[in-house]
Amino acid sequence: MPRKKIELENHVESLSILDADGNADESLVPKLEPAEMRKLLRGMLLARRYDERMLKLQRQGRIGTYGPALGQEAASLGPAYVLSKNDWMIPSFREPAGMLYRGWPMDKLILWWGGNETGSSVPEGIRDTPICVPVASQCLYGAGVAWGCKLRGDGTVALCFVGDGGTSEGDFHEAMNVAGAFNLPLVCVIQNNQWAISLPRKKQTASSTLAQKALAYGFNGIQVDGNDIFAVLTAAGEAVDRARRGGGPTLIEAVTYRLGVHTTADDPKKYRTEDEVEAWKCRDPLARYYKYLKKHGILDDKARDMMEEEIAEEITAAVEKAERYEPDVLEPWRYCFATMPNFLEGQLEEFQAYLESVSGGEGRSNHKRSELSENVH
Ligand SMILES: Cc1ncc(C[n+]2csc(CCOP(=O)(O)OP(=O)(O)O)c2C)c(N)n1
Ligand SMILES: [Mg+2]
Repeated sequence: MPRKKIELENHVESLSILDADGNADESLVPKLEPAEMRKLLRGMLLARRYDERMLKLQRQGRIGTYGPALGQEAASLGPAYVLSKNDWMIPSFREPAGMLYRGWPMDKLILWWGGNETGSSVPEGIRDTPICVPVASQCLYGAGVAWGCKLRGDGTVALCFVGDGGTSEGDFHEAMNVAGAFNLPLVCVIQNNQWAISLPRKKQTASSTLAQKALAYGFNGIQVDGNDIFAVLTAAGEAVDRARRGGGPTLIEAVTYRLGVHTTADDPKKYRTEDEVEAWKCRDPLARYYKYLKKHGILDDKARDMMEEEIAEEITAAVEKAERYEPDVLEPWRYCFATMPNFLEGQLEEFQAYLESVSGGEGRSNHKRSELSENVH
């Protein structure tokens, strides 16, 4: 039995098109009309301003918690942008840019962070799953949905997002294995934002890239500058096309940075330096893209100011709408299953009987959610 080398396809590509000063390799810039280029900026700007407002709302006690996606707008918007309406998206909780672009009403996202289950009900016409916190579970849903796409044979694809920390979970590996073995139309985007709460990327894996994990599962992996909207669009566009043509899954590692807190319960000063954050601020995806648009006469300061005004109004209207929402204590039963399983129906009946009993026969509407939540968990 000789000892010999097994030749593997042992490389992953790395892609960067637009640098931090707004200069691009024009031969690689995706062919987009100026209106589309402006739309991309608007999508990122909307997510950025939404993020900032959400942090303020949380600090004012108007929503429970928030996990900002500051700095990750390009990595979220780019993959969502290349999907068609009939494709499927499985977000984590740092995808406001992608979700807003896909048509999720902003007030729904605000309500989700306010603890209202209605935030998890998928609006008519949107083929996405709701905001999803369990780390790496998105990969399992992604593989399952992609399998469904394949069985239906309708040419649709699934896109899921996971964090760098999520790649250490068994869920990620099981999902990637299935995606490869079944040649599923799945695009998995790793938002490598360098941190999983306080654990740095280098402690997640001994691999030099996260993209190379794809090789073990027998499909394509690519590492992109996740703060470069052109690179993200290009890699995601190629991956979606390949999946649609039956070419199987792709793993995209979007190298980016979480500029803000992990969530509003976190203080990142305890585990990372200001210098590190400042260095990444210079690579801001929005700033560099705006520089590019300005240099090419696609957008100027005046047009951007108008965009800012419109966005501010849109966000204010969404906050007002969310705050007018009358919470419904039966919401947790409503949105999980198309047909409610028996065990849940039993729980619902029990809960309704409880509501009747505490309302003294006057109906549950006399009781506020806060009163009930002390007793019901
Ligand atoms: C299965 C599971 N374990 C733990 C948590 C708590 N948790 C929430 S986010 C997070 C870190 C995730 O890091 P990463 O995957 O890099 O995503 P990021 O938060 O950086 O976007 C952890 C441990 C969780 N939500 N789900
Ligand atoms: Mg992370």
